[in-house]
Amino acid sequence: MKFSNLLPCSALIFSYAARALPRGFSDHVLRRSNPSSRIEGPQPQTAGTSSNATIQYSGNWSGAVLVSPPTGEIFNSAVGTFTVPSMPSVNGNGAAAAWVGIDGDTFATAILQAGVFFSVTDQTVEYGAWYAFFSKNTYGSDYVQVSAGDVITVNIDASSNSEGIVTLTNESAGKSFVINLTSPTKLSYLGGQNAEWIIEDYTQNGGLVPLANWGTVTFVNASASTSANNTLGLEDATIFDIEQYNDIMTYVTIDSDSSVSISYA
Ligand SMILES: *[C@@H]1O[C@H](CO)[C@@H](O)[C@H](O)[C@H]1NC(C)=O
Ligand SMILES: *[C@@H]1O[C@H](CO)[C@@H](O)[C@H](O)[C@H]1NC(C)=O
Ligand SMILES: *[C@@H]1O[C@H](CO)[C@@H](O)[C@H](O)[C@H]1NC(C)=O
Ligand SMILES: *[C@@H]1O[C@H](CO)[C@@H](O)[C@H](O)[C@H]1NC(C)=O
Ligand SMILES: *[C@@H]1O[C@H](CO)[C@@H](O)[C@H](O)[C@H]1NC(C)=O
Ligand SMILES: CC(=O)N[C@H]1CO[C@H](CO)[C@@H](O)[C@@H]1O
Repeated sequence: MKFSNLLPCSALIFSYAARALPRGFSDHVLRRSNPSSRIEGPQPQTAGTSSNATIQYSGNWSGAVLVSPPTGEIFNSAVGTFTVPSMPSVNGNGAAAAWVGIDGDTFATAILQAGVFFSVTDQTVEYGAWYAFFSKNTYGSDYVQVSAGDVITVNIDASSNSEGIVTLTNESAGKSFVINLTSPTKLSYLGGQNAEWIIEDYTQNGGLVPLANWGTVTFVNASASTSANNTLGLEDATIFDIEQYNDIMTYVTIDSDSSVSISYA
């Protein structure tokens, strides 16, 4: 699918890149997006953390996850703002993606998500915005161009279990890219059971990309809304840290009810 076929006119405020996503990214970032290895329950806090958040360890996800909505409600939107990190080109190859989404954790059959990936290959740094309504491999394979230092707000709105509106706003320019997405199959209808703010070690060509050192990315103004019009912050979110080969690769702190910082450790 060509990116240009997907774009509403409002998208022209972003500059387009006709480049394809890094090979394998579009096919796999979602499918392999579910966190694995769950070690649940309150964990001893490292000095410096202020909350008593539950921590889970995942091979792929770091950040904050609201793992269930209030009883009788579903999540129908999630929002967060972050600054695209400046990636040093000289520290070797690596990549990661920062995104906001609904579902994909305990509700594993679907996910509506959007964000920015950053990758370093042979000292070439690439950034790209992307969005997806997951099941199988079906979603756009092109992206909007972004640069280090851009302040990007991601809005994920599920207007129904099969329809979503993704809005990526360049706060520096005050301009938005909006796209309506529909569930690719009935098997990928949303459940509205999870909302999350994540940096992911995504899968490419069948394996996890080497994790890039992005420094620290902080999602601010982060919240999720429910079918009963409740707005939930991150206070009760579960922290996810990436753990690979017994190494904990990230350091995540819930800084306030609307902010989570995710550091490469
Ligand atoms: C964390 O838990 C301890 C012990 O229950 C409590 O004293 C403290 O106030 C809690 N901290 C926060 C930030 O909730
Ligand atoms: C965001 O806005 C800033 C300021 O106008 C601009 O320099 C940058 O290129 C924009 N980024 C995108 C992705 O449009
Ligand atoms: C996107 O969805 C919204 C809400 O359902 C609707 O108002 C709007 O017309 C749709 N836009 C397009 C381009 O289909
Ligand atoms: C967060 O929200 C506040 C209040 O709406 C706004 O003033 C501020 O600019 C936002 N921060 C960012 C980084 O967008
Ligand atoms: C939520 O807010 C919208 C828009 O204000 C309104 O149309 C809807 O009825 C509200 N839903 C509930 C459950 O209060
Ligand atoms: C290293 C690691 O844990 N990778 C996992 C990423 O997530 C997928 C899907 O849950 C798993 O299959 C991988 O093992």
